[in-house]
Amino acid sequence: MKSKKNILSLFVLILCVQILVAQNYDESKVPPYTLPEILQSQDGSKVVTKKQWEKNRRPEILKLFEDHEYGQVPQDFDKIQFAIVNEDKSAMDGKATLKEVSITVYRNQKSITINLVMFTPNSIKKSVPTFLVINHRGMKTMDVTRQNKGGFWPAEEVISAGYGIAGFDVIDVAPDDKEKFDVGVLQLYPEQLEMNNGMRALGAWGWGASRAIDYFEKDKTVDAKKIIIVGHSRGGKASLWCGAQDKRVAIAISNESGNSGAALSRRIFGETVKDIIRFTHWFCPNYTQYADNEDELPFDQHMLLALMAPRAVYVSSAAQDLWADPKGQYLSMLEAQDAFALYKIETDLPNEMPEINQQIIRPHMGFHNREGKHNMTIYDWQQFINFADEYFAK
Ligand code: GTR
Repeated sequence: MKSKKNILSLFVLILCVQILVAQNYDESKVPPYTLPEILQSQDGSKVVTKKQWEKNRRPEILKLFEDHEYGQVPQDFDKIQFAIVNEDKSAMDGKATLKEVSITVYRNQKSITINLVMFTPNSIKKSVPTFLVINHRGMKTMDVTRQNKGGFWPAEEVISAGYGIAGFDVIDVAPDDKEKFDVGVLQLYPEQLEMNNGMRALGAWGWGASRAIDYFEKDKTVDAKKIIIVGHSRGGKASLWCGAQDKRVAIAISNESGNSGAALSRRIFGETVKDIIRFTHWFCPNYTQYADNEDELPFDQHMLLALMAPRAVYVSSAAQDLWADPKGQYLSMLEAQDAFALYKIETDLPNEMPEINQQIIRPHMGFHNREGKHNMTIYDWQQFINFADEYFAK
């Protein structure tokens, strides 16, 4: 038994070493590439007004991402019900109100329930802007008793800053598992599983976030026009895809989402499409054809960021997280500016990626590259709060 385990560990180790050796982490080896133009429609016409953008180009780009990468996100259902299953008005020593809300969605005689956790500050009498985390690290990171605190979901700090904080575990909508991802919202939309551009886990997680926003629209303590959606890594990919579709999202924050998130795929730096499609349950089946074939993608990830215009997008990286390509994420931001320019928003990002730990806050766009490794930390959250403070004060 033990020797079997040892052989398995050795095998995993060899695989990891192989991946590390095969990966490009050398700027000089980034191949020359040409990005698809944000402001040129597929029929070749130039997009010069926001009207053209909103009417033609934006829907076109959305559809390309849907068909080739993330799959559809169906929004029809028969009924949605909200139940507050627990409320504590004196949480955090009286500083906050805790609500645990079950959100049940019905379609074709089937239903699923999302368990939303949220805290809102008691010191503020009007509705508050609220951070909503698409959480793939489990309920334990959102402990309602606040015995276990952590930087991934730092509720106390967010409450002190005058914001609400909410989150749900992705397991409620689509377990992060190749075999079991369809035991969730895909039971409501089984036809999606048959489609090559059908919904998969990343889309399902964003769908869950949209249902939480449905709830926020009914809760007077939340300012539903100021929802800040946050995701780390795989959650960050889902956060960007959700923000692209659901225009109720005011700010989409991607923390170290990397490949198939904020980073440009054509740079072939760190993780590539070929690497990421090992998560077969995250993307629609059509995406696999772009493994080792990034130049054929009808978009690149800068166009996903562009879909947030004229709302706001924030991208954060970590300097040691080269797998997620911090520079590729910044270049993506630079390229996305064209869409904001249509709305006369002067994003004016510096051409060079900022120094480590130097936050860039511009109208509707922000970025930082924290020192350290792949994670979402209190430092990252402080930057998110700075950005939201400035954005909403506008
Ligand atoms: C990695 C994956 C990344 C990122 C990460 C995470 O294994 O390659 O793209 O999503 O998981 O979510 O932590």
